[in-house]
Amino acid sequence: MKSLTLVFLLVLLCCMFDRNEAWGRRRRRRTPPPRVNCAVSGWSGWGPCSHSCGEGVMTRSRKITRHPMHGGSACPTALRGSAPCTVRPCPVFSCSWTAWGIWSECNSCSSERSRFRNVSVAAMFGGETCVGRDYQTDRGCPQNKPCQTTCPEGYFSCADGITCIKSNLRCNDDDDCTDNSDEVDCGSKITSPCADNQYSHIPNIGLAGAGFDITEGKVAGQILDNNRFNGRCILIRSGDHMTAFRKPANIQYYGFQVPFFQSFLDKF
Ligand SMILES: [Ca+2]
Repeated sequence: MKSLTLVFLLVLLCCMFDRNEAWGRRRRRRTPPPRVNCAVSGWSGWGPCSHSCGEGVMTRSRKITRHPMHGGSACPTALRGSAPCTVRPCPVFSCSWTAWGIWSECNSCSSERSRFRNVSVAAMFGGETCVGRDYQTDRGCPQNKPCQTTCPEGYFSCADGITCIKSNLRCNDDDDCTDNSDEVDCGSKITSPCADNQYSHIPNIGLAGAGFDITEGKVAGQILDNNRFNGRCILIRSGDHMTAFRKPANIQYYGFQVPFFQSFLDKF
């Protein structure tokens, strides 16, 4: 009987011990750690304006000083702010020309002289652009000397009195003087470097020799003359139809690029 009583007491103690442990675990589960909300600093001062004149942008920032924990409120996504700013209005510059230069010497053959001017102030910030050309030509100036060319031996003097071309460019069916004077009075002596074949100029080849005015953002006058062949008949062919064009003397290489838009789906 005594032994049974002892066993009963031991079982009772074990049950009481287990209940206390389970109750403690439940108690620990019921008291979660406190939530920690995100915290951010105050906004910094505004930074400098991005533009020294006209409309710009200034920025400010703030930092996360404490990250959220245990389900606390999240941090704001906007940590940088911006606002428009204007330090001062931009000064408006309208284009202006320099004074005209002096007239060139009057050409004794063409009775022409010319003078030039430059842009002294480029138009900026919405100012007025320059109007007019940067050169003037006076046709009919007084000739002080008789029309006399100074082309060296082996060269032909064009009718403008200032252009000399190689003698072998005369009567070759190409307007090498640009006034066609080298093709006058040729009779049946015309010998073309392309024989009897006629070839076209490369389409829009003049644009390749044009200048670009960066102050006005547009194509300016002709810089290189891409219509001269210097007595040669060098051909290049387009990539799609193999059409032959004459290559100008100024151009070292010219290649046609033809985009191909047809897909395999178009064929099947
Ligand atoms: Ca010619």
